Amino acid sequence: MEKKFKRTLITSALPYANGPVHIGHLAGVYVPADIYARYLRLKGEEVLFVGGSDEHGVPVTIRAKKEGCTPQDVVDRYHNIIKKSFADFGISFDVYSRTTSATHHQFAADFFRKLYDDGKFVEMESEQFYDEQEGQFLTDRNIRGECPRCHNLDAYGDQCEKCGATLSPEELINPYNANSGNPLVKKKTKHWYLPLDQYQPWLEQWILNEHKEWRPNVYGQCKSWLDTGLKPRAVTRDLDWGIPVPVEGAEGKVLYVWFDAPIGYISNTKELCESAPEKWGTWQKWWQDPESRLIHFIGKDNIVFHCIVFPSMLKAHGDYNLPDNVPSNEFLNLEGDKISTSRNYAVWLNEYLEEMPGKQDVLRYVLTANAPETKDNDFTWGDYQARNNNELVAVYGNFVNRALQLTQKYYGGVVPECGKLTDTDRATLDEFKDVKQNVEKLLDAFKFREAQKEAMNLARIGNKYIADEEPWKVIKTDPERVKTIIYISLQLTANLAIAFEPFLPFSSKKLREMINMQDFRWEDLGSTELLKPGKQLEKPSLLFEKIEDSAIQFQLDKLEATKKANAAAAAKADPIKPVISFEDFEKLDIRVGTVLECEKVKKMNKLLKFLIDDGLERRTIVSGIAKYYEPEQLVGKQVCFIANLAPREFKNGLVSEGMILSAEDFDGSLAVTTLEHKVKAGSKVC
Ligand code: B3M
Ligand code: ZN
Repeated sequence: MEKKFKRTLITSALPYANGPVHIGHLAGVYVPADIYARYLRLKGEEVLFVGGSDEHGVPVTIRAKKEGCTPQDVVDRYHNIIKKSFADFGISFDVYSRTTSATHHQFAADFFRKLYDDGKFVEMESEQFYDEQEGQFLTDRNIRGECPRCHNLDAYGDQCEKCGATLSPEELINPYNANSGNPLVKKKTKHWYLPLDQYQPWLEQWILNEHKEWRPNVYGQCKSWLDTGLKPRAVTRDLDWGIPVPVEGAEGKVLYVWFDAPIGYISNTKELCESAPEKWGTWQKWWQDPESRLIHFIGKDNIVFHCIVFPSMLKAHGDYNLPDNVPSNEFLNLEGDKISTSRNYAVWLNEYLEEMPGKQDVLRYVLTANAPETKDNDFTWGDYQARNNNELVAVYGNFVNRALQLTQKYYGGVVPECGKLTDTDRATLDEFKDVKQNVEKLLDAFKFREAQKEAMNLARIGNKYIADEEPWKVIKTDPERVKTIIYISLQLTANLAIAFEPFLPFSSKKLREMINMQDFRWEDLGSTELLKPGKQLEKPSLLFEKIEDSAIQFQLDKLEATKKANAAAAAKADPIKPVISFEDFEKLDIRVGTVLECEKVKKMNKLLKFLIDDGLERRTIVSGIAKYYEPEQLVGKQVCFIANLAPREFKNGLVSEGMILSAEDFDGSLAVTTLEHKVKAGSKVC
């Protein structure tokens, strides 16, 4: 960190309170932000780490509609679940608040009002989709219609989930209200826009010239936005969930969620500072004093908002610091597939903790070891197990356990005196000393993955040292020498507790308790005098435990079950086909026929061949239901069939004169439609 800053304000994206948080959130934003906050605190720096829930926005209203409750119910529920998950995983926020708080509503409204009064917005009328029956304008996500590319009938106003096309609602064929199904009309409405085009030259200078050190993915995305040319962005919406626009004549309008959410970083800081001013000082100190450094931790889909939109808002306001860096991660996939909240395809933190109790650090470790810092990455349970068993257990845990157990065994848990150092001892300690610098350099550059690797290298050095020196053998021939080996091993152990504290806070705490190390500072890293001779240590217990195959299989089965359920739900969700006229319907001649004969078809094992009495004559119909019925089950039954379908010839020359109606269940199985009571063959179905 450059000298010019006195303190650091760390923000982490405010998750939408429309569902629990999952490993993707943790890996992308919260673990790296927490590592950074813990690291700076450990160095004795002044740090404030802000979090909170993003409780406005359309996703919350959609969830509420789905669940038949109010948006407030939704955010109350998930805010608490999310807050608890973060606490459980040791995400060390100094404040975790919410954007429905009174402080935030007031603060965001005032922020808007100041920009409004200063003439920073452009007022524009535009035509938006409107549901006349509900008297409501609709946002993109609430509009559905036919995709112009793949003709999926229920594409969203911003995206078609079937073909992946990015859309605008105007492009949809026959747009309708996703909630009510009502058709939509265009209607004029007024909104306030932040004229980002006016900020373009300034942004180009500030980002492209002054922040070349930002991660390539962040810098690159900003550059491409700037190269395309910025356009004014509406900062208000026609919606009834959010912060009312504090301007006369703006009834029924709220601040756009992406306008109010980042202001949540400021209002949450304010809430904290006002609750304990003697500890934190004023919120202005953190946001406006040029000696305060602002760092935003986010996921890649939030880059434009944190690097372009929010800084422009702050600039327009005139008296705020701008972010010094915006470390943004790419995405984490899960077993090769995209993590999805709506499809329930994720490892949810609250469920993980129930299924893997006490294993927070294991997940933190694996997510950092595999962090999607430069490209999308994949989380697999196999990798999780391997990293736990081969690294945490076999290297870090094994070393610490050996050192502590031998101390108990040989010295009753008292740190022995250090004798004369051998060349190996010195080489080992030298190797160890460089680590502090390496880890610092990497953490300062937001390279968490490599930094953790470096910390793990410390454990490897220790593990190799004790394995090579074999104190359990030497004790028989040279007990004095063993004291030195154990002394060094214990110093390395104490160092590990410090080095891993930002990454694995729970295990570090446990380890510190075992070695009775209350005071610890980052500065001490590399010291060989952390545990003084004569110090009494506690009885050790295992730092990490092996994870068995059965626990991993359980997780894999769970994901498979989700995938199956999704496939079934997808079948269920098959959209209704476009409306047809009554005349169209009347073209179909559906009749009841009596099955006279039914038999399997040679070499075509899916098919059954029926001889049907259609009331006038007999006809042959072939149907692909052999998997579901034995032929004799169907003889004598009355079935419905389409009588005027053009005959269809099969490869083997067999001709089907019509089609028997069957219902296809969600798993693809078929059930023939039959009648409730007998009618004459040839009766019309109408
Ligand atoms: N809630 C989007 C997200 O969770 C949004 C972030 C707000 S940060 C101010 O990805
Ligand atoms: Zn499509």
